[in-house]
Amino acid sequence: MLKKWTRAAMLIAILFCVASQTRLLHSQDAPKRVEITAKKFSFTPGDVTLKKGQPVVLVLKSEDVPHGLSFRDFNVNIKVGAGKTVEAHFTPDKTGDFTGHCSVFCGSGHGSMALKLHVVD
Ligand SMILES: [Cu+2]
Repeated sequence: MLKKWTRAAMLIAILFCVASQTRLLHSQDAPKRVEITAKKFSFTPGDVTLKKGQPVVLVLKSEDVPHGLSFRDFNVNIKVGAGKTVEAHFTPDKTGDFTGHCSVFCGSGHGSMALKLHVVD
């Protein structure tokens, strides 16, 4: 009787190990989610670091008026409506420091609405 329980407990322990390892593998495969909030006249966070070659999902949320976010170096231009959230997939293919700009005119501070992007190896 006791042996049976021990075996069952071991089996459960093994299953847990396998399950957690599978989850770990999956989280490595899944694109990294980067949430960015746009609000007159800044992005939060204003600084983002990504890994070259790692797929990311940019989740851009506007807290007020329509905004955009464009990275000319990566051919990325996302536009988001007032109060909306949009997702865009992209994979940085070069390292360096880049600047993203708001691509939808949103008022007097629009020109200075920028986000720093660092791509590392
Ligand atoms: Cu703008």
